[in-house]
Amino acid sequence: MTQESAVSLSDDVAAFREKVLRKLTYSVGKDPEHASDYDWFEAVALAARDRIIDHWMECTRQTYKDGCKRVYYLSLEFLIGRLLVDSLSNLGLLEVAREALADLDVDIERIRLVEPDAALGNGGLGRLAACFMESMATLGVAAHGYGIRYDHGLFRQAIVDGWQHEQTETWLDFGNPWEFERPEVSYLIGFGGHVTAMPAEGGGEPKHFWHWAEGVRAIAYDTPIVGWRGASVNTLRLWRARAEADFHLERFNAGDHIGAVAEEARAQSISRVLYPADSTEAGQELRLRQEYFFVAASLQDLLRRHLDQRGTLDNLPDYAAIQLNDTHPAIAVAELMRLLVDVHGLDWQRAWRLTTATLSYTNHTLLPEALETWPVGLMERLLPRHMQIIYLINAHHLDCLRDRGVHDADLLRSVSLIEEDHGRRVRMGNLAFLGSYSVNGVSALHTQLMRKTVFTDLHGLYPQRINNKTNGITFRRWLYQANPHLTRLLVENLGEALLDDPETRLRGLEPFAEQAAFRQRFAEQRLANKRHLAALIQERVGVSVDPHALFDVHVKRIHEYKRQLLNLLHTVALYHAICADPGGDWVPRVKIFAGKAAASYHQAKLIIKLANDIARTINDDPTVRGLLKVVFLPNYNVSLAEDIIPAADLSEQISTAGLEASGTSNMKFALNGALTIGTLDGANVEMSEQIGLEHMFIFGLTAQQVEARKRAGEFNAEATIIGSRRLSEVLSAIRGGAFSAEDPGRYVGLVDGLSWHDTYQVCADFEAYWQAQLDVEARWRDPDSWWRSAVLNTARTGWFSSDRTIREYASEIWKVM
Ligand code: 26Q
Repeated sequence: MTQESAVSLSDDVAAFREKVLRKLTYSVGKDPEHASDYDWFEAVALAARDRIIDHWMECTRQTYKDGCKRVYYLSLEFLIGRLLVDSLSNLGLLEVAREALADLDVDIERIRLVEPDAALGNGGLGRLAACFMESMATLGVAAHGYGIRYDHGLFRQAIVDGWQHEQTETWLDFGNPWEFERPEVSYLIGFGGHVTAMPAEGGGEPKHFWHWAEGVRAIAYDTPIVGWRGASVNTLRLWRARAEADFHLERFNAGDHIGAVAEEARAQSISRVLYPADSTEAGQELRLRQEYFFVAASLQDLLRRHLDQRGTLDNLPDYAAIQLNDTHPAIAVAELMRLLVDVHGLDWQRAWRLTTATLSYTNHTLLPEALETWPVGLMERLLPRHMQIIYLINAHHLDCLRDRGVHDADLLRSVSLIEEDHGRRVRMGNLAFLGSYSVNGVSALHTQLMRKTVFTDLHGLYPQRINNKTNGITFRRWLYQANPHLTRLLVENLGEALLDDPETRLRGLEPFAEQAAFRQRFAEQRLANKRHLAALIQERVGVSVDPHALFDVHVKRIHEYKRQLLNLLHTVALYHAICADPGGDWVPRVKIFAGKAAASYHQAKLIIKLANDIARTINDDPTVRGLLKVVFLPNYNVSLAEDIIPAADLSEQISTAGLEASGTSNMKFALNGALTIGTLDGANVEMSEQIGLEHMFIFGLTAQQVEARKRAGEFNAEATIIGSRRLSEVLSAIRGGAFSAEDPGRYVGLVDGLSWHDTYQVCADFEAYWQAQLDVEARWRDPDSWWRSAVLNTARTGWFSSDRTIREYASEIWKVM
């Protein structure tokens, strides 16, 4: 450090220290003697926030002045996690804050931990939205995120006696220093009621009036999102629901206190809680109310902004690009049409042209049970005008096809917005597709499968519409913040410039893979992270693990298609093998699992119980002498991921091929130098192209093979089981109660289900997986080879930066770059 920069750093430290003290005194209302960790957190957050506000206002002014096109990212989920280190680090204030606090005898590491996670999302889709917000701020894309400010984010998972229990998550209990309430930014959102039509003067389209029965107020809460080096600051605007004040007051004054309070409660319930991703319980009325509530508020808000600046809606697509994060905001198609036609008086044709030039849609799943549909009856009751509009869109769409000479009844049925077979339902995927000019998948394979499966007929009609945008992750959070040890090592060897351009500069690491000394240091930073994780495991679940063992990590939502069960079968097989030859030369391994199951997804919850039963049995068995340990860490969330991922040696990405749209933790692990054991699914395919198959452990059926087996009806696994002694032994042990002596029948259904109908090809892939795991062990025994591959994984993962992804969206979809 030069003398000059040392002086300016110490000035900065002194200034920041004073600022924090002022915040502590005058905003938090505490003196340093009596301040709790949380008080300090709040004071630092407020001090950082002041810095952000300067940039924020500057950016807002600038965007307004430039009058450039804006991006609106509509998502029911933003899985943000903690923001303190994120903000400080992006502002370049992390070291300043660390020293300033040290001067005050406060450890920044300790206060970092008291910030609650903003868990406003379920998993990949929500975290992707958060990474995108950060990348857009970094790249200077003028963007607004729109979503819901849930009182309660994703439930907290407690493990009691091995079973998952859901507890209410209360991130707002002590307030939220990052947000700004904007009571003046508020819109009235209608529900229910009926529609009347008035003939237009002089013929033409009749005018429609929606007389809604219930009004709910949406109030804006803004959180600034800072880009790397404070490049720019965008806004995440989340809506909170309140009862309509006048309505409320009227009833109150009329003496109907109970009614008024009930009204308030009903309105507020809309922003009460995030729905857990759940394939079984979709279609609930409250969910549809949430979807419409935030879409309606967001569209009104952005149309108002546009009209303020441009005075006309004719050029909306030139100044606004609205991205729909999955079908959750797909009602935007009908709502935008309603606003343009009913409220702003545009004719239908023009409104449709504007709508389909403004909206674009990202699909995140091919699982048929996860594609949203809503009963027509519910839609008619809750959103009667929207249902009419959907019928109209459908009529135009089908007429237009008939005009083009399409008369095939099956084809028309498949591309219709209405599903007629299982009670009449609105297909939100088809609505989003038709209402958008771009429809994208999230990995090359997934996009290909969209064209070939769910959207095959629509794709045939609109062959230009589907495109691919492979997901990415922000390296600021998933490398710089989560893994300071590795980041320091990289900066020492590749220079500071790496931090500004990791996408290209990480490649510079490749030659280092050949240097023994560098590999050694690479392994050392990993070991430090593993020690940290080992301490966390000891503290959270009371299991002691050896940091020198291979850390084999499987963390993500619990779902059958993600095949945690396959990993558990391998765990038991390994256990059996060790028991059969306890003196053998085994690779010591720690199997680490974490993840939440949707509350009503019984099979997933049973898999969690099985993991815990297996863990208990193996960890207590003296025969394995700690050669194998199994850990299920409760309450997986963003912060826990930041502790786990940098400590992983092996990353489990073993979904049934064709079912994981992309995966993003696969990228986080590889960036941090873990080796992947995985199927050719989602973004694993592109990872293997970047990294090289020889530096991963790829196994199992391909998507094509899975598809062929499905077509042939090959689900029965009895023959496979009989053919594999190892698998048979594992299954009969589990089935017979070897891990559940207190309830020996607990897993009979699970195991029998696997053999009769192995929907996710767990048995079919078992032997291949076992072999791949043997390859893992062989590699681990050869440290030069292992760490060489580890370094190359980091070196070759630059392409998976969400900056790259956002540049692709910006230039190819949004046309803002
Ligand atoms: C739907 C209806 C009612 C209630 C909840 C839902 C719901 C909520 C969340 C359905 C799905 C989700 C989340 C899906 C998700 O996270 N998908 C993941 O998206 C990632 C980002 O693209 C991909 O990497 C993963 O492959 C994909 O599974």
